[in-house]
Amino acid sequence: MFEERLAAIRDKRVKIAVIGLGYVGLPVACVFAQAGFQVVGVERAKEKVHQIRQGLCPIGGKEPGLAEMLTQVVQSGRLTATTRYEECRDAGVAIIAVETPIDRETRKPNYEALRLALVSLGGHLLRGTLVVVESTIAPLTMDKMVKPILEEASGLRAGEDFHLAHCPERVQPGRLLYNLEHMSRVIGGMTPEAGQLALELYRHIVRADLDVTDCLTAEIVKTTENAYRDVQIAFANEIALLCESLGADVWKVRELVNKCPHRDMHLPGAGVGGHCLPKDPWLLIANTPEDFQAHLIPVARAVNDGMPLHMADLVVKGLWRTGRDVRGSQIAVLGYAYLENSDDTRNSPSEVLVRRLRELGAKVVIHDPYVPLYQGDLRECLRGCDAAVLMVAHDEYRRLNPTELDVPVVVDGRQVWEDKAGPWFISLGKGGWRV
Ligand code: SAJ
Repeated sequence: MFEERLAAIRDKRVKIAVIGLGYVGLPVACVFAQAGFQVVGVERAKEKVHQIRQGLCPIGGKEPGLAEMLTQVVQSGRLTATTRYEECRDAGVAIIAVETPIDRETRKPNYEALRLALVSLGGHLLRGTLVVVESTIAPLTMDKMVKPILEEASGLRAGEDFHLAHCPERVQPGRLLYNLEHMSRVIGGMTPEAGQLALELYRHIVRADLDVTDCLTAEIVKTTENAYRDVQIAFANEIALLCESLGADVWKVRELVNKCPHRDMHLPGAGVGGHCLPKDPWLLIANTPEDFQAHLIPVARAVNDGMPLHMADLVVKGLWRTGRDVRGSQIAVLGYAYLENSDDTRNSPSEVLVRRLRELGAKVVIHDPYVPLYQGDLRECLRGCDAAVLMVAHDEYRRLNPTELDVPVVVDGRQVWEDKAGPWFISLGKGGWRV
């Protein structure tokens, strides 16, 4: 059975089911279909399935090549989309790419979508199937949750009747297709055979290292690589706040620090959003035993979560310096996506800033060239505003000069603009504002 399955994957004779057609699953489904596999995408959102069936890409923002590839594989019949798990009954490979968010209060994983996917898939699991979880999960989840749920729902035994692996996604909005082909991947096999089958599968689409290991290592690697970045960003943000307090320029400090070998100070900014960094550090420490206490990881999260609130403080200071009260002021928030040139608003720092400014009694207007709800004429949005806050370094904003904004106070949270004579200009991380 194993050898036959290995040969079937090698020769692309297995049907692949991809469960969850979001930022992770949709590119994966397209690329495997493009590689010559028959692929069925199972997605709970009916409107997304409808769009995909028409060959239309439901993911906005700049995603080079994705929309074209989707149209091609749908028109060729290689990729089909459905809301029904029955349609993956004859799949020899199942890839699970559903969301695994963190509960905002408890900081614990919300596995509702993953649990539903596992139970639904389990009900249609074929003997010999390779199940790969691409979703980012807390260490020990494969062993303590994924395996038992699939066994219970299918009546089959992992390792004997079906194979289980964890190949964490490494997607980046704006480079979804590029990363899939060019970024190395970790493959955690529940058994050596599962690792080998997954290796054979991903060899069809990945042109970078495929590192086979065990499930626990793969779970820790993925969540650690993002916790590492989150801590690095938090350090940069702390130095930005320090420079503000001392009247220095963090951008100049960062430039000179990074000239020192083995230094790579990240970019201070208005906050850390997205589907990875705000949650993966919490996933990393979610299942640690009582006798382990994380210190650095939670503190780094607190520093980064505090940045949009600091942006609100800078706005209040700027208004005050120009004789205005935040209460009753009209403030334009420029950028609502979590990342430049993307339409992805998940865990957006701007959401925190907007809520805070409204709590302080300000009238807030939002602009974002990529987010449909907030597109429109920027100058119209700025008309009559007392302040403008730049939260996301979209290319459209980079092309502007702050004096063109024609508002009395400008706060730059991403070092996009230089301080030019004109509005009362505050840049995050730069102390010594004009008195
Ligand atoms: N950010 C900063 N300062 C920085 C870098 C980012 O404030 O120096 C902010 C961004 O504005 C954004 C958030 O952090 O709000 C996340 O930015 P990101 O560049 O980390 O983008 P993500 O969230 O899409 O992270 C992805 C992750 N990729 C995968 O999970 C495969 C992450 O591991 C990558 O390191 C990151 O892309 C990347 O390298 O671009």
